[in-house]
Amino acid sequence: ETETRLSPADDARAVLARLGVDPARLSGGDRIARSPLDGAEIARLTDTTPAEAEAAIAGAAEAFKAWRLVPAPERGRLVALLGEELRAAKEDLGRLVTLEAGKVPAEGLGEVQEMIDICDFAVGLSRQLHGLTIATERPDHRMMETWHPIGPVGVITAFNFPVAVWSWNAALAFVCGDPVIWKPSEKTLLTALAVTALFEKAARRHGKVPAGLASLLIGGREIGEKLVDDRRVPVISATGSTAMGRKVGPRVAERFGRAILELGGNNAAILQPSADLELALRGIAFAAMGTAGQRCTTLRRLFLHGSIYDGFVTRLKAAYASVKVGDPREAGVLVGPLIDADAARAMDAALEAARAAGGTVHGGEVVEVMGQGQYRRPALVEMPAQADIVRHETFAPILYVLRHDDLAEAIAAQNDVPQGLASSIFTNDLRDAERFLSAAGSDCGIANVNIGPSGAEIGGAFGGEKETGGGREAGSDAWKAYMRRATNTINYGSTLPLAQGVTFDI
Ligand code: UN1
Repeated sequence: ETETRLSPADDARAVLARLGVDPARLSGGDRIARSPLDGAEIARLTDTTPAEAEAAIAGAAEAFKAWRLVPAPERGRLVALLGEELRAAKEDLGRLVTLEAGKVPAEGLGEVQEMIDICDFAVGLSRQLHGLTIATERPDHRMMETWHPIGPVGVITAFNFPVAVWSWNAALAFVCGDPVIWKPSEKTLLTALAVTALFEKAARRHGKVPAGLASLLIGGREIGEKLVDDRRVPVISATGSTAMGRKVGPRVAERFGRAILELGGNNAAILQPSADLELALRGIAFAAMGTAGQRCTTLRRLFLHGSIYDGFVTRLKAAYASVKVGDPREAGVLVGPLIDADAARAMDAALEAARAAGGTVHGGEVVEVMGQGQYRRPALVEMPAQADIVRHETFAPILYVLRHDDLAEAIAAQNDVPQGLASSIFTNDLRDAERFLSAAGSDCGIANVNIGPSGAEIGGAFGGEKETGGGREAGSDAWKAYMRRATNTINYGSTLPLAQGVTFDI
């Protein structure tokens, strides 16, 4: 309550001090860090110079030579310490996510929890980086595969998950034996400085971390391009818009680097008549309005069965009209600000386009909260058809509602967009659920039943198909993208049988 009365800037400066960010890094530069809560300046940061970026990349290449030789469980110890630092700093770092990205506290803390979870996962993984032993066709031979560290990983992150996305990549990269060079969004540099300070604490406690294992590049496109083009950085993991991925992907491919791309989503839910409608309403509300519609997994399209259409739209309209929009620090608020004025303009323009395409808009109004903060009531838009604007990802809380009469039609429409990240079906009919999950069902990287498309756990592989970029991060076997695979064939006999029965007698 008291803290709500602090200006976001004062609030953020106090949190940054508690998190151990050097105050010298917060003034004197030209890059302005703002809070979306009121648009006011929090700090002025100095960009990384090209010479410093070069030193960071060279330093990572050097650190790699040492770190790849540290036993993986010992590398895991660093990530365990990072997890401890994150647990201890959870309140403050979550608060900073609220102040810099605008998330409500439960979501700010949830993001830090995601970091802690991936650290735990990676620590376990540090003893499980195993390859296969494969039957060979030759006598007295053994064939196996070995996973080796690959080299520095460039991590480009977006404003909407300003800390978690770094950790999904970094926790895996560190246990896999790779240094990490981080280029965060220009909109969320303070959280990046705070995470770097926590990493440095963990590294000091570990005691054997080579200099240059983790570095931070502050700046705009040029510095990102330098990272993307550098052959000393074999893996680039980039999260952001499809437009960004379209530039990054080919540049990395040009030098035969490996890109892990996690780009736009246009996530859908199909609501069938058999569904538990109370549960569906809650799932849809969180997925569509949570994080003010600024998750890449945000629910953007609802395919609502004709037989329940009117009743469910009425319930949704009530939920949209009653959700509390405001200063995310205030109790009861579920929807905070959009990140900036550009995001607000994009939302307003999308609603205009939807109206022009025959849509009926409920909500979406400007809400005056504080200073220059860009607050909007989430919008529910009934659409007669899947118009161009619906097929486009607008990073804002807009849920398009479309009517369908049969499941095949809904699945086809769901898949008929350029993106392929997350999807879900609400149904209590086993056949509907299984059809949705089948080879002829959802074409997304994430397909859920009776939960919304957003809020994935770290244990699964995270990412999607088509314009979403194809990359996978976090759990399952996503770690393999951070290592190189060697196939080893060993002859322990005294003859030299060749594969495929080839003879070559000299
Ligand atoms: C993103 O928005 O970039 O599944 C990622 C979720 C979160 C991650 C979102 N675990 O919504």
